[in-house]
Amino acid sequence: MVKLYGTSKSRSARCLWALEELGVKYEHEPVAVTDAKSADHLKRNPIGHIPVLEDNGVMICESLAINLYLAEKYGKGSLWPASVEDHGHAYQWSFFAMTELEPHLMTLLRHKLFLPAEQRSEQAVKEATEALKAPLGVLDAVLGKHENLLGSAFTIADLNVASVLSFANYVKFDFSATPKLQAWLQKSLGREANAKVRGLK
Ligand SMILES: N[C@@H](CCC(=O)N[C@@H](CS)C(=O)NCC(=O)O)C(=O)O
Repeated sequence: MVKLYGTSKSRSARCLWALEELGVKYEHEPVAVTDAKSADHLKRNPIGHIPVLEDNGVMICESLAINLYLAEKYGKGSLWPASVEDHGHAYQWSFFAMTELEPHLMTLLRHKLFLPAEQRSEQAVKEATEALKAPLGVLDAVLGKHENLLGSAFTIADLNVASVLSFANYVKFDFSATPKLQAWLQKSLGREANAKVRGLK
């Protein structure tokens, strides 16, 4: 049995997207963000975060690690690239998304949406926007060479990076300086499997 714990209104959406892309039969328990530290959920993930994947008794946490695992196990010939070298690239872009993009995107979300108005900082927004320029430029250059991050095929590398970058849409981030990336992002996020996730709890 494959089961994903975590509401689609959270980082769990990344894993639901991968499951939908892969066509894996799965159960979904939409644990709310506010229940992530409940006794039941702490048994699944002692850090108290969603998402968590359960696959025949094996528990895995960390959204992008879950996706790499799912792609390798269920996505040969689709999301999981064929060569060991491209497995390296899939890890590279996933870690890049987590370390070079997500922290700055979270700063933008906090200071433009989540924090009460009096705690928001224009300076923090400015710094995060500036810090994103280099990594977004790197992605734009790669996507100027081929349609997707590893070549012509859409792989787990694309799904992981696009799902992290989807945070930018909540703050209407201006991608006009990186047009290749902008076009790839909208195309990736527009995939049918991702659209389906938005309708889930
Ligand atoms: N790096 C983790 C972060 C997971 C995370 O922070 N999830 C949030 C929801 S998007 C959460 O569970 N928050 C509950 C809490 O912090 O109590 C991942 O990508 O899976």
